[in-house]
Amino acid sequence: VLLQNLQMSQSKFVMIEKENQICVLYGSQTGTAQEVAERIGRDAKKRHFSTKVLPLDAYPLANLIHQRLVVFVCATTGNGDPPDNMKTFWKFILKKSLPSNSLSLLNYAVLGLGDSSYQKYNVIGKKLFRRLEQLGGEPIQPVGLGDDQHELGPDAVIDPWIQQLWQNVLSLFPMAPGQTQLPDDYRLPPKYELKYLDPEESSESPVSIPESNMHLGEVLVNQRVTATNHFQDVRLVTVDISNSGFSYSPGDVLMVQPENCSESVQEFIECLQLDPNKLFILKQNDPDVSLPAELPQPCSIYHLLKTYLDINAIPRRYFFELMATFSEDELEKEKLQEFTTAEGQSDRYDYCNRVRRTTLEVLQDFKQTVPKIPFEYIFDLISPLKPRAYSIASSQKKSAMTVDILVAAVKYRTKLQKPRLGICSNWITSREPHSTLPVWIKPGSFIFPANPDIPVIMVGPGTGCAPFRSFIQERTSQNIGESYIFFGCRNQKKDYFFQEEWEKLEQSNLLHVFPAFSRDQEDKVYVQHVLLKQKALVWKLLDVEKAYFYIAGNANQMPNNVQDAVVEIVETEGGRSKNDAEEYVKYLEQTKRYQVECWS
Ligand code: 2AM
Repeated sequence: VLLQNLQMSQSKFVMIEKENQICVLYGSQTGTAQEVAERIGRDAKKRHFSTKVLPLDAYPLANLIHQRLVVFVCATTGNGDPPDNMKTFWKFILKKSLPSNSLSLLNYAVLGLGDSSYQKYNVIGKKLFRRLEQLGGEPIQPVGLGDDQHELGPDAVIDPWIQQLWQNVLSLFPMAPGQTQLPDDYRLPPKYELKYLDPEESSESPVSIPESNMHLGEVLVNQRVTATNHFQDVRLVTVDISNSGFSYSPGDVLMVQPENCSESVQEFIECLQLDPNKLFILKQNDPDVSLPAELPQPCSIYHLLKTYLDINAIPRRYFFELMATFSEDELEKEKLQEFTTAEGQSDRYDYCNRVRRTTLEVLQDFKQTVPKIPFEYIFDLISPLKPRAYSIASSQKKSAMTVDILVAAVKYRTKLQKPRLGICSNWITSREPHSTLPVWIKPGSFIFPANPDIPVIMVGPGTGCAPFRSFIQERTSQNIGESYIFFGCRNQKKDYFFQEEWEKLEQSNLLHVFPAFSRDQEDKVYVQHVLLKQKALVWKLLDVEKAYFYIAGNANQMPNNVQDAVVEIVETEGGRSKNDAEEYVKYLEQTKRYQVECWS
């Protein structure tokens, strides 16, 4: 009894202590949900809540049963899947074995972010909302459904939803007597405290703490696989993973932590008039925000800009909010403030997003404000560089100690004078043999059949063929299986990356290659056209031999166009109505025999 009493009083104590604590947990693929979550976190601080903002998979799930107040902000990806940084949480929360009253202490709100032009619009937010209620949670308000397609932008739904949230939260958890809400434009203290080191203190060389599972892999090969007169520079990059302990299977992805290019770092240093060699140490300034583990202590300004801050990202709305608080120049301040208002959003979109203007370029536009930025706020203004995922294009069955990836150097023009460059792809393609890449491995979404009796049909135009090269190597190096690849490119002579390799493998009869060259003749020939040409074969493989079917590549129209072709094949070859053919493909999808992985 004593023990029970003690436990009860302890749990009461915990509850009381957590009364004014709020957790904002997010699942974010492109960063939008994270941005919204951080905004809700700042709002919470201005209302004197102790606040944690975390990606769902970084949150210790067992704690959820003690939480009184959690706001979930969850994006839905194109396929209707949860974002990568909430996948573990998602599996857990859907478990049937969870008791139905396990979240009875929880008050929650769910804001979904999605795109209504996709079939599976906002399914993650909607499902999560229902699931939390099933588990005994108490919703604070209806699920919010942010829509990228909304004519006034997603904020048109998000803003009023958040306003409503605070009304409801404060009626459940009012501020303490005497506390008042800080004004919207109140500038919160910086995330971290920054202390410069005196030169005599800085004799020690900085030690960096690498990501726990990160490996500095040597670049063994960096070979252009498109003709020099082709518009696009695509590289086959081979990275050494000996001594890393990594093992991988077809379908897995290589994560690469990029650096900024030296020119932009130099420009940034000039723009902010920084001393690149100056060393600093960071200290926690908020008990709920831990220090970035990736940065060495002490760290040089140069290292910070080269490896950590995403100085070429398009600035977020909050960037302008914060900049406005520093500005003392009337014109610049007015412009910055305008970009933060509801009415100013389409102007901000035109100025930044439409033309892909970088943070560095924006800073160069606000010359009077830049000298007023206290440097420790740089961590609040600019997000960290994010790792990028590349489908692995090799098999460990063939080469145990290396990983291949296929990287297209992203370069395009907008109305701005300078061409836009993809940060990670251009950094990788600039890496000479013997230099290193910080890499680690993650599972991708593809699951390939282990049984070699099952034929596999793979549709991968352009760099979409990368995961399929991995699976082809996996099978052919063991002399097993029957694989069919439909590959698409512009010209046989310019961007048919693996022509020689695959034609050789075809002689073994284990691989069958069906190329589509879109620009070698007047009419476009795409992978879906070649699929339709092979419809009898495709139908036989699907229906009789129970083949698995895969699509990978750049999003846009390709996956839908290919799906239409498959439906047509089922219709004409299988003698089914359109409706039944669609059901057939849906069934393949449900049984994992039809899988799609796309990127933009
Ligand atoms: P295009 O650039 O000539 O239009 C790899 O990018 C290949 O995919 C190219 O040959 C490209 O053709 C082609 N492609 C572009 N859009 C496509 C679509 N909707 N479906 C299939 N292939 C497409």
